[in-house]
Amino acid sequence: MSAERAMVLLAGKVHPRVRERVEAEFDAVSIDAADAGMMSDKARSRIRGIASGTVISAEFIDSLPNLEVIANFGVGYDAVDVAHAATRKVMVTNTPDVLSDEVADTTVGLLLNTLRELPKAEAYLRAGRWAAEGAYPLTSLSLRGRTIGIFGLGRIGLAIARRLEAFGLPIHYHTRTQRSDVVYTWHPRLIDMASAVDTLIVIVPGGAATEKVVNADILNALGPQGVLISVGRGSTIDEPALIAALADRSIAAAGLDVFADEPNVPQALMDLPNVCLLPHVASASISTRNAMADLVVDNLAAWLDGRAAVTPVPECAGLDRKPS
Ligand code: A2R
Repeated sequence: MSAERAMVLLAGKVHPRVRERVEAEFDAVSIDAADAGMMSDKARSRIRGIASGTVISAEFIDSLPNLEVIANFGVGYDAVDVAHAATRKVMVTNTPDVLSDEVADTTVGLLLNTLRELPKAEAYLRAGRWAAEGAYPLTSLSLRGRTIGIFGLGRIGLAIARRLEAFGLPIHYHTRTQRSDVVYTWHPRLIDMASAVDTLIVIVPGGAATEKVVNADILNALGPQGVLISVGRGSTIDEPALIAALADRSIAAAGLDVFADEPNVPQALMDLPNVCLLPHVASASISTRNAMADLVVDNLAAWLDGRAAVTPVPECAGLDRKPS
């Protein structure tokens, strides 16, 4: 008789490839939200891994006595209570690197769309206005002559910097620790970088340390030619302050792929003419999402098989395995 397969919980919205592979390689159970009340005691006690696309709270972790690993879909894992998982010797993994180039490509596209109004120009053509009214108005903003400030120069931030360097633009960055492998101008304080640049690209993780740090002061420092591009987490931006700054032209424009309360986007933001809005699609190509899905399942398989996790989050690197 073959050994009992590990049981893995598919929690929340799960990518189809994650579902397909988990169902093929493990015993799978699905719930819509990570709510212990949705499962029997027996099911909860069998679960050793979670493929996660939702909030995983400390309480939920505690409701699964034999949980060993939470594999988060995405590089950002602010939805998982990692500190609590680590104290319970539960490994948490994410999906870094495989999405960096895709997100960086999309960021450059969003920046150009915001400055040069390309989505609006296309809508103008499609509405027959080119033929009826003549050329689309010249854009007041351009990428030419801009100075880029990247808030967060990690894997994705660096991929964005490399691209914009090739566009011939000076690059500044703000992180807590200066990098020794780049020549870009480092600012230990975000406010000082915002004063020194006119284009602020936000690509830091979410969570308490970055909550609403892009506030009215930062936007004022960016100035009336300023453009904000947000591709990390919506929680990093003080959205009401951004709406006010766009409305009174304290800054010129913004391009946003992430929002505070997704998928709900404030009507006040949608009503503004100087924003370019995307529905959190930075990594959303079939190939990149498949690579992320494979990494989720590879992490589950490795840890549940007694091997090292492929991509543990930093808080869980070197984590001792739960005694069996
Ligand atoms: O601060 P450092 O030296 O740890 O640099 C990291 C920076 N960072 C921060 N900078 C300033 N203040 C903070 N409180 C802060 N927290 C983090 O963000 C580093 O340069 C960057 C994060 O880089 P990685 O960990 O390599 O993340 P990756 O793959 O670039 O993805 C960034 C985020 C994800 O967490 C998702 O939220 C989103 O992009 O997709």
